[in-house]
Amino acid sequence: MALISLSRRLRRTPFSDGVEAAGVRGYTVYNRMLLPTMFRSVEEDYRHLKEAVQIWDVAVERQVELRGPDAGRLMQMLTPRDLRSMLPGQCYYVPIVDETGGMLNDPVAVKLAEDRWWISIADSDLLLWVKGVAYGYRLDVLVTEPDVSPLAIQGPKSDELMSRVFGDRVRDLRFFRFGWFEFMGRDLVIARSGYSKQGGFEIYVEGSDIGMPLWNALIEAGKDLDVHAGCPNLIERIEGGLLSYGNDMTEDNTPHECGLGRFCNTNTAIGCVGRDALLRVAKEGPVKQIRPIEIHGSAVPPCDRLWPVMDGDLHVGNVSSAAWSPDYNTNVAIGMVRMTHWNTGTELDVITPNGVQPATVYEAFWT
Ligand code: THG
Repeated sequence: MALISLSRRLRRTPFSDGVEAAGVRGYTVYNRMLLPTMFRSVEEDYRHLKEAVQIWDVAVERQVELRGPDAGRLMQMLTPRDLRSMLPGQCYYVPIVDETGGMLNDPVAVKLAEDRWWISIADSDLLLWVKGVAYGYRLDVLVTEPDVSPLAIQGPKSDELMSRVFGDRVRDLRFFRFGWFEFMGRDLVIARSGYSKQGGFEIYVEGSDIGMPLWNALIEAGKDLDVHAGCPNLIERIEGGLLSYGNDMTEDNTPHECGLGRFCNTNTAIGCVGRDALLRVAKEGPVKQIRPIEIHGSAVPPCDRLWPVMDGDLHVGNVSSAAWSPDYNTNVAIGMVRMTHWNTGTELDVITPNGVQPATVYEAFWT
């Protein structure tokens, strides 16, 4: 195994010292920043995530800040989700599309105030698109990447850990809502959200200088809770059907193909630059869509290229993410499947690096 060479282009995070001290064993690159992928092993991390509580350096979830009188108008131009009823204090999972209806990102939008939003982005250079739209339409809005780095607390004991550091009031947060909580004299946004199905919070750490003090305070407060550094877990996120931009979908896919039609209100999302294109595809419906796929047989290696999904000699889809699941005792996977073959129970083959492995298509994910 080769190493990733570090340089200034590959950004560290405010928590990198803590991640290294915790014995990180693997990284990926995400938004030109380091994202841990493994601490003890992916399977040990998975078990621990489901039983205890973990602290995740997800600073790679960079924020695109919109500030000014046109911030709300610009936000609605970016997404086919209708934002008119969204209130400050809410977070929305929002597909971001270009003028063809192609997915540019699948971030969490955080509405701080009528004239101030954060877009908590997945792995693509969304800042450039947003600045381009704002400039092209001469909008009265500032578009920046602020010094804000999310730290996620995930797992069944996250309420207990968080209440020890921020007080019992964090327990009252509802899913995808946020509140303001004090740490070292700073007011921080904390939301009940995160890239796992085990429950938890995301702390939007504003000011890199308090990154390590907060990390250390959480580790210290959670000693008896078996707290450990963790990271988005490949197995757990596939079981839960959490999509990974750049892996499970790209700019070549519409939100409907990604199964994100439930986050689109294309009829009423007036101003969305992809609205006309999406109105056309939404009427017809997609001809392929993301599905959970069980891959039978031996454990598969990491999916670092598309694996063809076959009906005999017919190529009917591709697997984009896959992992061996200890809890389901099978390989869990995410793939895009043609409509002729996407019904629950359809039996197909996947060409994995192991060879041809039988597979079953499902409609609902494992959790
Ligand atoms: N949190 C924050 N920013 C992020 C992510 C995150 N940016 C990058 C990446 N993750 C963006 N992608 C996702 C994908 C899924 C979810 C959030 C961001 C998610 N989905 C839930 C689900 O599908 O069950 C809930 C969606 C809903 O019901 O609204 O949470 O994780 N800050």
